[in-house]
Amino acid sequence: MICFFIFAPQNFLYKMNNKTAIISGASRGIGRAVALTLAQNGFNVALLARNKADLQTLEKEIGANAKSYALDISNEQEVNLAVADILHTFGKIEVVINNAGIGVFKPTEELTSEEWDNLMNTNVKGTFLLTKATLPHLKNQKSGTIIGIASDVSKRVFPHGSLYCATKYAQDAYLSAVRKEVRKFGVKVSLIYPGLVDTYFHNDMEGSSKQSEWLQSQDIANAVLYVCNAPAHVVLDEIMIHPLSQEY
Ligand code: NJP
Repeated sequence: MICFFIFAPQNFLYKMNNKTAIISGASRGIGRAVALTLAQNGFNVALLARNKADLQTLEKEIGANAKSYALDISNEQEVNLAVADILHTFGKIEVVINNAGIGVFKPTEELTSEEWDNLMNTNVKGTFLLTKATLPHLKNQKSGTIIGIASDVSKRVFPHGSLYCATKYAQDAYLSAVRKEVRKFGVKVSLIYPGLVDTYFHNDMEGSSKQSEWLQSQDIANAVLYVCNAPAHVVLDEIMIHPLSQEY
């Protein structure tokens, strides 16, 4: 038996866990916390982001049940290749977490068309591409959960947030419509709307005193785990989460 484990192919070790989650934007912040939490709770985790070094550090930290993919979430070919490899490696996908996202905050006349394209491509097109690539598999197996890490500004707007809010409204509308499309195939779609979270997303560094009363990435990871643990007949459509200190 011991010899069997020594000579077993690596993907046998992956398949010791029977649930697999794909997490976009896993290199830091919320995505990283989600990946660690799901791995600690028996998931294989496929880690997607652009920063290869950060992904490899996380992959090492998690161990044999993680595999990382350095890619741009707005690149269709890269996303499709990664999803094909994830299916080949893990055999199955249960949870797809659309978390990769960026923000730019300034008066609209100062926004550039490059910033417009970059935010739309990452926050909206990236969600579409990963959902489109994984959905045939989830529909075929008649189970699975797609989660969107949206924002409280998917539901409200603020000055200098025109572009970011537009992307988060679009991501929310897209996944909410997909929810209605796929429920008859046994596939769930859940949206999580965080308020302020202490991550690299903001200008101040993670852990800065200004952000000490904000949500922690772990708070969002706990919500993701709660969604993943819902009984088969329950879909958690929407979860809005704020720090007690935030006025909104
Ligand atoms: O931000 P951050 P969060 N292709 O900057 C990745 C939403 N949210 O964790 O590519 C692939 O620490 C990037 O990796 P890398 C927010 O809208 C947040 O706070 O290596 N990946 C990194 O892993 C976003 O949707 C707050 O640079 C790309 C990750 O995305 C989600 O939460 C409030 C990529 C970003 O990590 C996670 O953000 C709220 C690309 N093209 C909603 N571009 C908040 N923090 O307060 C970026 O309401 N990434």
